[in-house]
Amino acid sequence: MNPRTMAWAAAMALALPLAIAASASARADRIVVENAWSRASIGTGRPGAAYMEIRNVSEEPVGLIGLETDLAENAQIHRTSMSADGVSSMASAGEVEIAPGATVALEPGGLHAMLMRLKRPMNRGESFVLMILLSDGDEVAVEVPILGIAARGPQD
Ligand SMILES: [Cu+2]
Repeated sequence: MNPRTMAWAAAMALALPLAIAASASARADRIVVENAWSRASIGTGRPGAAYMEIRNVSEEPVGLIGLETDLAENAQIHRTSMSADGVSSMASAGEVEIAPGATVALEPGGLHAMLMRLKRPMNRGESFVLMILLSDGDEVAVEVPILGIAARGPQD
């Protein structure tokens, strides 16, 4: 590393926390997440899932490109679909675009947040933080309450 590069790196190290703080306030404006919920798990042997409504309150399309949480090794947006012969399967949904003003629902039987390889059990009454990654590089933190194992919606 030459001295010039080192000076630049030092300047970036100082600038970075400010940049993160600045984008944190912009983030909050673009999407609004409501009615987040998930179900308790039995241990960590099976994946968990989380559900919520994500509304784009900006004037531009917003792309959801991924998820992160310290609860699971791998979190993805999945889509459940039904084949012609009635077999249900699910796969990564890829980028999910939300039009300005539109709401995308993550709900049982449709799009959902899949939490694979849980690092700890999902205990009723607790909550976890799910980061929603947006296509423009922003991310939004959502606190997801863990409901009972038989919950069917955010009110249960
Ligand atoms: Cu899934």
